[in-house]
Amino acid sequence: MSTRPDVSESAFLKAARGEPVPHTPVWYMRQAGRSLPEYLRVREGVAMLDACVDPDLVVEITMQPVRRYGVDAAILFSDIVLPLKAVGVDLDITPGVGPVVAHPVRTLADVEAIPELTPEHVPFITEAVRGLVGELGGTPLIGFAGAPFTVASYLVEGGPSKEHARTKAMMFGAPEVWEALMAKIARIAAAYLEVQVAAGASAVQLFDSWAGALTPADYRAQVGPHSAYVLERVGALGVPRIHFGVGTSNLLTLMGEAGADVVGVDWRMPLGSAIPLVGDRAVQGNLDPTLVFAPTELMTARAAEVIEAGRAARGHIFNLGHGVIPSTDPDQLKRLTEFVQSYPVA
Ligand code: 1CP
Repeated sequence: MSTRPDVSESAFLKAARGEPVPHTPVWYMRQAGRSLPEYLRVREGVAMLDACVDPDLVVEITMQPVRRYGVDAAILFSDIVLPLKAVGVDLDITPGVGPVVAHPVRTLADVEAIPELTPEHVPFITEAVRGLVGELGGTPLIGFAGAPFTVASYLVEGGPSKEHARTKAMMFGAPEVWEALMAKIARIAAAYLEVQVAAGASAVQLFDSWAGALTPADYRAQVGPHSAYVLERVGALGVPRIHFGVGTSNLLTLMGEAGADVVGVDWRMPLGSAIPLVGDRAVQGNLDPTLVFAPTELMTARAAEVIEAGRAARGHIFNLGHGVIPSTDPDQLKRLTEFVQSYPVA
């Protein structure tokens, strides 16, 4: 008779809680649905958002990197704009571009027209997460949502943006609209994460990918409190919360204080420099995602530096400093995974 492995004893959750680990846990942002040939096969002829609402496909795509790499955690295959689509916002994910919103949000009436999210909007998420928990056994599932600033950027700009100029113009020039929009997105994100945790997700990650566009003062006043609201609601459920952004070396302290148990660090800042900034929290990161294109010995030498630096933290979850680049060779990522998992702890 086999007993089911206990997820709470996984290396990933131990590291998130700051407990001793049998090996450094590793997973990769955007590990699902990017470079794998088996992913491209199952997605043939299926639009991104159609794939996200098909529980069988979500389970299959989420499992693919777990099977291939043996990573220490799975991340739900979905997208940060999915909950908006689910409540009825007219948007699509255009291949090669990203999320495109038909009617960008500009006024208070636009904000008020966005419905609140209830579990009835996302039954396919509940079904997919339940299915995954059964398949994953002792491997934890990470649920996720986009943080208010990053999601607001897509809604206000109408699509991907480099400068986030219209978004910040609203933040600076129309504070009432901004507050209403951020509060609305925060409630949707919290409700969406609650659905994922209720169905069995063992941890959550809040992606504030574009928060690096902000000064610390603006983050503190206009953005952080809304992310803190999301993290506080999820905190009540008792699962670890990871908070990640890109180019956020000047925000790491604030992002930790927003209510994270684990602060994600991008690759630009040495992990050892980030650790003193996040207080008594675990860190996640932060190998440069392009190092998978370097000779294997160089990649693993740099990975070893990251692991060594991570020893100074309350806990360390190995990851890339941002998502897996689509042209990544899966064999190289497999070698990286094996290297990290077999590297001696302390
Ligand atoms: O591991 C995984 O890939 C899980 C699924 C996942 C996640 C965690 C997808 C699938 N998207 C995301 C998060 C996400 N989506 C983020 C935060 C993480 C990050 O910074 O990378 C962001 C900013 C988005 C928005 C988004 N969706 C973009 C970026 C556009 C921009 O502004 O530059 C893109 C290209 C998408 C589409 C998307 N999301 C996911 C996939 C597999 C795809 C490609 C779909 C396709 O074109 O068919």
